[in-house]
Order: sequence, then structure tokens, then C-alpha cells
Amino acid sequence: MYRLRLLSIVVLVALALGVGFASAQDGHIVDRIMERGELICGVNSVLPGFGTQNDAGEFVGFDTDICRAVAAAILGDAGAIAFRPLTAAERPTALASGEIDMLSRNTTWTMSRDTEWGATFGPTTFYDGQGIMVKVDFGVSTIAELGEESIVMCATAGTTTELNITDKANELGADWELSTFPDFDAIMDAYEAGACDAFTSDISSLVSRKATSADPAAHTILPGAISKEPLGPVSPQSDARFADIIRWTVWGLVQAEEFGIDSMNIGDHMESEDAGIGRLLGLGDNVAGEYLGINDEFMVDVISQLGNYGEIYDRHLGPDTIFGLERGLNDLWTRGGLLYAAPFR
Ligand SMILES: N[C@@H](CCC(=O)N[C@@H](CS)C(=O)NCC(=O)O)C(=O)O
Repeated sequence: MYRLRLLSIVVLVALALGVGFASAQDGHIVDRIMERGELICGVNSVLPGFGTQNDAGEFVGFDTDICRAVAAAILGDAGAIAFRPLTAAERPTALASGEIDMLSRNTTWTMSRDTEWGATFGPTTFYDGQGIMVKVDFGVSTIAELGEESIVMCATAGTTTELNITDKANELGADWELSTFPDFDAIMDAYEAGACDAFTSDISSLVSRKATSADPAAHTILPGAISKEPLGPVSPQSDARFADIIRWTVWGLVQAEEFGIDSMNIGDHMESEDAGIGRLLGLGDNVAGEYLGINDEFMVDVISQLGNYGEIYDRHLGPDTIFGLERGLNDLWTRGGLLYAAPFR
């Protein structure tokens, strides 16, 4: 009797572990993407450099290319994608309802979002911080000086921006009236019309908005960041396999840059004898994709169609763009930045 009971407990525990393992792998979102033949990605459509629509109606930007990289990894085609423009406040519902498969929209990784959104954050693709922009003729040159002024401070609703600026105002004892707007265009209109004395946002967003404003020289981004804003892709927590694909695709972009593999020279690496390159590209007996349930050469598809991390960065934000954003923290760890991929093995 005792033995029987012990046996049934062992069987139950084994079943529970088995079920746990299966649901940790899951893959229902990956299956749905494969059946549909298309990845649906939630993006920003009003943030030049990160996510915007060009004259032909195509979504372009650093964040939208992260979506395309995942489409290339799963489907072999960076163009097998549909974009859903979202405001900041719409993000959690779009993710939870299954309206989108993933999100790549200047989204900060925070503890509450990681837990309450039922989300898994991928590796940080852009290390940012929050800044403040004012008009040059307002005449202040530091955030501390701005703290002495009674002003209207504008921000986007449903963002970390809104929360951080409240902390900063309290810290400085500043008399700032916070005014929030649903999206960036609305803020910019209000700011240009004089309804906002200052506007606060991720520094990358301020750089983007300043560069694309009617008179960029009329605005100044005050020095210093008031917060850490690690931005990256997000997927539903219910599909660990999909999250793994996003994670290893982003790290693959970074690792390719570290190896010096890019969209132009990838053909020269296809016979590489280097063990690390072989593992990244899934060459020969290497099974890179098998761990994820996708094609072993998934990173070949990604790099040949989109380039490595540095190419994506330069295409949208680098020295040849109107933004000219320095790599800074978004450089490889070997060059003093924070980009560091875990080993492909
Ligand atoms: N990284 C922050 C801010 C993201 C965000 O949405 N920023 C605003 C600018 S402050 C924006 O992109 N607005 C465009 C929109 O909402 O359409 C977050 O994840 O909450």
C-alpha cells in the first residue's frame, strides 16, 4: 500500500514536471506566426529613427528592424511582417490580448511591467535615459536651473517618463505642472504653440523630435539623464520559446558585429573554420536553430537581409542620419559599451 502510494506520488510529480517543461517551451505564438506566414509587431509610428512610416507607407526605423529580424529568424523573410502602430498607453493591452505577437516600441524594461504585463523582456536593444528639452530662448541651461522655474512640463501618458519626472520634481522641490498627452505629435504641437515650457522624454526621442522639428537650433536638450531607460523588445510570458527566439536573434545581431560579420561580407564566412562563427551561423554540424525550433541558419537569414546590430544602428541613427547619435552605451562591450551577447553554444 505504502509502495503504491509512493509510486503514484512519483508518477504525479513526473507528470507535473513534464507538463511544466512542455508549457515552459510552449511555442504557440511561434506556431501561429508560422501558420499565418507573418509576424505581427506593435511599433511606434511617430518616432523618426525608431519607428515611423515613410512616404511609401512602409514602417522604417531601428525598432521596426528588430521586428523584421525576428520575422527573418522564424520565417526566413524579413518582409513577412505586419506592423501595428500603438500609442504608449495601448501597449500592455495589445500584448495581452494577442492583437500583436511582440512589441518593439521604445519600451522601458521595469519591474512592474515585467510582472504585471505578463511579459518577457528581450535583451536591451537601446540603453537610454530620460532628458528634458526646452526652447533656447527660455534661457536655462541645466535641469537644476529649470527646477527654480514655475513651468508647464509635458510628457506622454502611460510612460515611465511621467513617473520619473514626478520623482525629479519632488527631489528638486520644483513647481512644475505636469501635463500629459496621448502621443508625441500632440506634445510637439502643444510645445511649439507655447502650451508647454519644457518637454520630457527618452533622450533618443528628444534627439529625434529636435532633429525633425521646423527649427532644430531653437531647442536645447538639457545635459544629463534623470533615469535609466533600457529599451527593448517584449513578448507574452506565455511563450518561452518565442521569447528565446527574440533573445537569441538580438544577441545574434550583436555577436555578428563582434565577429565583424555583416550583410556585405557574410558570404565570405559561410565556409568559416572558426568554431564560434560556425555556431552563430549554424554551419556544418552546428544546430543553432534546433534549440529554438527554427532553421539552423536563421542568423544567416537575419544578417544577410538586415545586417548586424551596428548596421541597423547606423542605418537609422548613425553619423549619416540627421540624428547622428553616438554609440555610447550602445556599443559593444569590447569598445566600452554595454552590448554583450551570451555564448552561442
Ligand atoms: N520608454 C518610455 C517612453 C516610451 C514612449 O512612449 N515615449 C513617448 C515619448 S515620451 C512616445 O514615444 N510617444 C509616441 C506615442 O505615444 O505615440 C516607456 O517605455 O514608457
